[in-house]
Amino acid sequence: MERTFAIIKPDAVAASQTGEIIAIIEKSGLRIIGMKMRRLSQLEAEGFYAVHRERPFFPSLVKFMTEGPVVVMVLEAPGAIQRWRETMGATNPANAAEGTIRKRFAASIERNCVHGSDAPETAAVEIPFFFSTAELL
Ligand code: FUP
Repeated sequence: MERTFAIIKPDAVAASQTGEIIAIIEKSGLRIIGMKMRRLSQLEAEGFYAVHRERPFFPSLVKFMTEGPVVVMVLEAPGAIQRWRETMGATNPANAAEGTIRKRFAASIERNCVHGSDAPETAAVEIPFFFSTAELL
């Protein structure tokens, strides 16, 4: 069994796509074992995306991620990391496969609706960034 970390980003929450995205998650065989709605502070968004600190898009990405509430989740399944990445589609919706969340809902590479951990080491950092052990069911 594997766990991954997911975010429904401010664009999708604002567009009332939260329910549809949760339905897609559940239908794809990923079990939601933790979920909450949060408004990220600037410090939290900067910390979460610290690996991208030096990239030109960083300030804009932080502004976007703090513009409204997000839904943070922990998903569990065999191969959860890969399964959630495939369900989301490519980072840039222009390259995302037909039927993926980003193809259906995302406006741009920045406003791309959802986040998912890209590797076990990333999930191991991202999950405790938002959830304590006692919050995972
Ligand atoms: P992903 O793992 O799919 O979230 O993609 P990355 O880790 O490469 O990028 C993290 C976030 O940075 C993306 F979700 C959106 C943002 N980003 C941009 O805004 N512009 C870029 O050119 C690349 C990424």
